[in-house]
Amino acid sequence: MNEPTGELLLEMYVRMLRVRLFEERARELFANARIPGFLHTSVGQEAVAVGVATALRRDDYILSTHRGHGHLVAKGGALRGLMAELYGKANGICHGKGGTMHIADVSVGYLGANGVLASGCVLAPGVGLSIRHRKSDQVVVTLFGDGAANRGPFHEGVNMAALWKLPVIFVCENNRWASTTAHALSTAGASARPAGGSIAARAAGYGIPGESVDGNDVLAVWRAVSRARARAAQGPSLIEAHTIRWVGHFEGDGQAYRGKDEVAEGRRTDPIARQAALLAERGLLDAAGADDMRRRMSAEIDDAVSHAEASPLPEPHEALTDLFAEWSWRE
Ligand SMILES: Cc1ncc(C[n+]2csc(CCOP(=O)(O)OP(=O)(O)O)c2C)c(N)n1
Repeated sequence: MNEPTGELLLEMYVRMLRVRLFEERARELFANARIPGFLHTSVGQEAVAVGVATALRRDDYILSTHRGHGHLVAKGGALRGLMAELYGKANGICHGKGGTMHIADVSVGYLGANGVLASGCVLAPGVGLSIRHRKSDQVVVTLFGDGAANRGPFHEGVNMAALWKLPVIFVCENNRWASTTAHALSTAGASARPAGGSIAARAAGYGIPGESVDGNDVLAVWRAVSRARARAAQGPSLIEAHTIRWVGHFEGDGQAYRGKDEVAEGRRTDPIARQAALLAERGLLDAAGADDMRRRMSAEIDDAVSHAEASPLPEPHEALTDLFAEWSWRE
């Protein structure tokens, strides 16, 4: 496997920063009641989304979760369409009907966020089978949390993908918590870091490769997904990426269930600062360059917010459009 070029290392930094700034802005807008409903963000977990997305081709697929904005931005989703969707506006990618938890953007291979935990694990073998039938060399990555890994669909999906040797990469974002339930108190199996059963070790039970990586290191995630992608024609892989969410499970979560030390640990291992240090060490980015990049990205996000603010709400008579796909069976 080739190591990433300087250009790709820089691209990883740019995408992580875009995810971080987008989500920080979304949190602010939610607090100011501009975004309705419910909001889960992935602040602190950007290296997983970006390590995965940069190891994939644009036409590869991602199945996402309730914490999915980062996955979509990392895969190249347009900020305007995403922001307008969070606002529930008619110009959103799903015309305001998907919202934060059911957004999809097929144009970049993002087959959908999903509010039902681990559902991507059982959708992925179906996508893998479609790839096989079309004789394509695409792959599908399904992302899910450590909590989702303790649901039945995880085992069903891994079993079927392994049995039929489908081009699926299962990526568990282990952020130590399933809402307010600690991974360490809810997960059986050999202990891994941090305390709690290893999800990666479960791969052995299905006879597929399993790997545990530092999910705050974008390069480590990129390498693991690149390896899994390279062998996807032979069957699935399972990757467990250990990371830390810096914010509440949802916006407004008081987080009484955990100490401040964990967030401090997350900030110490900030994947973006880490990548900036690597780029600086290689002479690929200096402080002025980083400032300039941040300014340009903030402007991109300002533009997405203005677009969302100016967009109309869907009309009542549109309530039943776009709900069902045209479907026909062809041999
Ligand atoms: C089938 C199902 N059960 C329960 C829930 C409620 N719920 C939403 S998020 C969540 C915790 C998910 O934890 P994890 O899978 O580790 O992902 P994270 O939130 O940490 O990203 C729960 C229990 C749900 N959405 N779906």
